[in-house]
Amino acid sequence: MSETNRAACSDGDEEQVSGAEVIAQALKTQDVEYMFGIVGIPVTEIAVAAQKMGIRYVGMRNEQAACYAASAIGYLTGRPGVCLVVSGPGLIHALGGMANANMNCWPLIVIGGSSERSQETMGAFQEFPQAVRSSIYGRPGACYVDIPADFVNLQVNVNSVRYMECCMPPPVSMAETSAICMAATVIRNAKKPLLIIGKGAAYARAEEGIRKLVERCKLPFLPTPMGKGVIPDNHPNCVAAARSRALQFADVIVLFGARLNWILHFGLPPRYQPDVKFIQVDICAEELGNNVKPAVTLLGDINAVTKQELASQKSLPMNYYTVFYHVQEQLPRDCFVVSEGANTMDIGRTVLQNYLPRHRLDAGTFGTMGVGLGFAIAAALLAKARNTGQRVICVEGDSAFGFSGMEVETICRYNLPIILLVVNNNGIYQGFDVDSWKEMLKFGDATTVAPPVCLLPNSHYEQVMTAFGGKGYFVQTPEELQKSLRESLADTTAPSLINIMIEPQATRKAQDFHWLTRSKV
Ligand SMILES: Cc1ncc(C[n+]2csc(CCOP(=O)(O)OP(=O)(O)O)c2C)c(N)n1
Ligand SMILES: [Mg+2]
Repeated sequence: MSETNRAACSDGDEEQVSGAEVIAQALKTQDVEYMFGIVGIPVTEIAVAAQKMGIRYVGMRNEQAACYAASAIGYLTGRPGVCLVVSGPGLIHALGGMANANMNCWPLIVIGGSSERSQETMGAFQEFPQAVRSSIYGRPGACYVDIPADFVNLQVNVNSVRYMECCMPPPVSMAETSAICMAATVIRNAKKPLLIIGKGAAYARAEEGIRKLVERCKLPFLPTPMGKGVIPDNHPNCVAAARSRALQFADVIVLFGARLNWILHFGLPPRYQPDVKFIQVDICAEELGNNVKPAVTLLGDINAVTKQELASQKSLPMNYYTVFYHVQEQLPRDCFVVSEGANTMDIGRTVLQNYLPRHRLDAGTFGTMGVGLGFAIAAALLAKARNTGQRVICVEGDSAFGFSGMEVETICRYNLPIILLVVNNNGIYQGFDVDSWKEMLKFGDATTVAPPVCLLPNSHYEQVMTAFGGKGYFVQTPEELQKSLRESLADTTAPSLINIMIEPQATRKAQDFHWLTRSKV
């Protein structure tokens, strides 16, 4: 027994509290409501203590998805969600979620167990309040707290524990007045101004201010993928339908919490005028001037009529546009749309509308596949807790679904009425139909002859849902799609998965696909 343990045990009759209970209480004090993770030695006690403390513990099937879920809680609530993992492999799996949270600037706390601590590492717990603060102050992101095993089971006198006060919400910082005046002048003199609304604006809950600016100054706006809904997509000033033209001809662009990364083609020609003036509004000083020298920086706290000829196409199998057109027709205005995939996500984004801020969650800045089910679970838990009756529609490519498909069991276990749409083209970007697949196999083993983008054709992903008691549909026609979606929306108590078979070679317009292959990895 270590010196510290002996000291703690000799406290006699005094009320004892375990390290795990101290951690749980500290989290509760910091307003943590949700903990996602997978338990093991030595963190099981932390999860048990957290539940006793009234923190909801959601046991997931992969630390990666758990971490994605926790980070989405952070984005949706402004207080960090917690991901609990075992050391070593658990933490390694969580790394994807931590990197994604950092890239998305979403607050997150990952708590991992480790081996017995030495005296020197006792500082870990004392640093804990700083973890909460650094996850939400400045640019939000992921924090990792390592809890030594003997700390979890150590008994200490309850009166000897001092909890830090609940960390204050982040202070609101304002930009320099002179910079504001300069920005106003640049916008006033602009011939073709454009506002780009990023998820930073969504996280900052800036919808009211930005709407006033758009309407009073009659400014056109363009949302980035998760900036969608800050101002509704059907607002008359939304120029998303002419995204390329808007970017190409603007002479002044105001970035509200949006970064000039690959999603915005790095802010460089030929996508932009060489002399376009950027006004960057961002919470993170390090972001200012990234790729393009901005005209003004403000440090402090947005489809061509959707290819109707394609949407109205009656031939089978269906294509992406037909699918999304029929989905859009039935989507409740207040639903959460979660989406991931390549074509599935990109084309879906142009057709599926958002009307509310923070109601779209997708592969995000990192373009990470596998985040969807975790995000959907987080959104559904919040909708349930808030009693809003809002539905969560999770639009997944068949490959994207595979990254965390087993979370369907989690969805069924917690009985979350999520509607999963798997847009199935038998592959990544594209695949083979059954006959081509069989024909191909005559030429050799799949490992040598199958294109790496191919997945097994006609996979019955809906059976993953029926395996756990939810409803599964295998649909091949617009009528079947409409009917299954209507039934799924009508059932507010159970989850469902609609496996939508589309043309395996169905893709976007040639020009867009060309861009995709050039700019994306
Ligand atoms: C973690 C991770 N691994 C791999 C990739 C590379 N990748 C990008 S999109 C994608 C899947 C696209 O296929 P699918 O989800 O079926 O959508 P589709 O384009 O076929 O509609 C993959 C594997 C990634 N973005 N993230
Ligand atoms: Mg696919």
